[in-house]
Amino acid sequence: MPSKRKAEQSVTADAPFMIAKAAADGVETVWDRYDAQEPKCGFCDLGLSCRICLMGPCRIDPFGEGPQKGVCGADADLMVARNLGRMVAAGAASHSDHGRDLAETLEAVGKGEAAGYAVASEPKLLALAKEYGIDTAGMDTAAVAVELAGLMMDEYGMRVGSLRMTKRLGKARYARLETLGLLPRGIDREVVEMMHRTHMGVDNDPVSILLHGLRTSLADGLGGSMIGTEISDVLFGVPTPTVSQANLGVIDAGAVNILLHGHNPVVSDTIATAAADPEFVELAKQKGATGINLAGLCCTGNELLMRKGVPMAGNHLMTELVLVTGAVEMIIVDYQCIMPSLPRVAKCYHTRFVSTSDKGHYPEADRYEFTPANAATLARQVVRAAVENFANRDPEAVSIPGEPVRQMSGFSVEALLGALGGSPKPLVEAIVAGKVRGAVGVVGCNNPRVKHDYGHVTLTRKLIENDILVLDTGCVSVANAKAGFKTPEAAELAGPGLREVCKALGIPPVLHVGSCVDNTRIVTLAGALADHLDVDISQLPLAGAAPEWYSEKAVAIAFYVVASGITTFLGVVPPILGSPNIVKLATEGLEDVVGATLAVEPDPNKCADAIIAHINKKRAGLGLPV
Ligand code: SF4
Ligand code: MSK
Repeated sequence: MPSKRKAEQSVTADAPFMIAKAAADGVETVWDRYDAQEPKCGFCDLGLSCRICLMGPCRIDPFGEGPQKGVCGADADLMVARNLGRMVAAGAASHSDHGRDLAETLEAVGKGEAAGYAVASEPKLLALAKEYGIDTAGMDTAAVAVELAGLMMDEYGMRVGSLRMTKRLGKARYARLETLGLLPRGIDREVVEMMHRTHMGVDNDPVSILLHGLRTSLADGLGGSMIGTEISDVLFGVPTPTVSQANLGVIDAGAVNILLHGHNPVVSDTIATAAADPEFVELAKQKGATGINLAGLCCTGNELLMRKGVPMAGNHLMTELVLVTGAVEMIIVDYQCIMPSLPRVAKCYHTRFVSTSDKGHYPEADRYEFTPANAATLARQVVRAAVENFANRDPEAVSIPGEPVRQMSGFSVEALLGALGGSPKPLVEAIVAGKVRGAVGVVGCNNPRVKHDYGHVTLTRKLIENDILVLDTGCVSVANAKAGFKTPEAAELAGPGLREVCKALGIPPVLHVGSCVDNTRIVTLAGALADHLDVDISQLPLAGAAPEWYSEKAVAIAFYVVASGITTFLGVVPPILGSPNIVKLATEGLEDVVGATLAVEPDPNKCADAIIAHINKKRAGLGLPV
């Protein structure tokens, strides 16, 4: 059944057009299924349902009339804390398993067992080797790669000590985490411990579970995710500012269109290399196409955009709609945020759906299982198959709305510092002078609970208007690009101080720093700023925001950003309202522990006001003009 809620589902220009076409073509979308799920279970929404064991499932009545305890005796606080802890563990595991795949690829490169890959940035490899204490004297690149990959993989299961990159949070934050006993050990240990603690009858103290949630998330932010970001830079290059485009208009009606979706660049980068081969471009022309056009979705797309300028077709809620254009020959996926519906949508057109990961299987997909050893060969097979599928396209089914919007991307920490002349000093001076009042990482997903991209665009616009620099990652970055915030000319949309700084540096007021794992770039930058000023991160005029999050990974990110000392505003209410004690702890009590809290504000205008007030408070604390 097509959705009842039509054009009001998105603030973008392209989505309503395709939602209407999906309805006309009889294609079910995420909004149709969302409507079919209503009304949602109130117990689950409040965090007051538990199915951890088979004495249950159990529910607690929020109105105090029905049961107030699960069969085991768990009350509302414990039920909510256990559920939240497990969300953090799942999110941290997902990012970190992504990072592990990159570490294994780096090791294979060093051993000469990964023909399609090479070290793209030797300076970054050497910098990381130094950070990991490797004496590289007399070692060649391959040997350094093997040793670094080995040390990183060892960190996953480390028994004692803490993750090396925790030091990036700066001296004060490191000391605070040490005092709190929150320095993260290896990701495998912290995630397993969270699953253990939240088994029935282990950790029955909600506060203790939440504190371990912070530590688990830090193992992601300073371990799994950070390893993912750093090795991606080593293997595929440190991003530098690059110009590209965004929205469904990047689909080229005349070309063979290949979409890349998921999170890990390890497969998509090899596809990009194969698609550039003149042999396949020529084959595409023989088939009647103008060439081969790559476009990205979600975070694999962000990875390719940051390093290669591949245009972005859309974010999370656009992934079905892009296939509805009828002009996609193939969608190639790795893992995470890939809706199980996509192979079925692909089948409504001529589109081939290709899965590539040993971890991500789809019963209805064409399967090419990529490994570091076979990736180069398989990438060529896959691209050839996409080109050959062009002949199956039905021109009558093709409809591509609008023109693409220009965007600038590629702001790695190195690129940002480069734009600032090699030191955070100019940014610090701009903050001290009040030209830039502060900076906010606006990150995360789409969620059909929220009008598509409304939260992202509304919040970002208001922040830059108020001289607050925005760094974005993940699905927000596509929304902001489509809204036109990502060109140097967008400086005109900013307040006078930020406008002046952006014009002087030739940068947009919204800087794209990458994919979901690349939130670690924001944390790394925050730590460098804190050390530069000899303060703790929690004293800086910074905030995080996730206006439309849906994923367990977003919970892990929010937790590690807060544990790093940055207050984070959520636009979608997490399932904690069933426990006023947990709400109070998360939104107030954490301030005394880590100097930052979670905050929840679904209205992006009110959220912007709250962030501005928060930043003013931090500025006042540093003695800066408000
Ligand atoms: Fe019920 Fe307790 Fe089992 Fe959860 S752990 S399902 S609350 S008995
Ligand atoms: S892809 S985790 S929907 S940001 Fe990273 Fe987008 Fe969220 Fe997935």
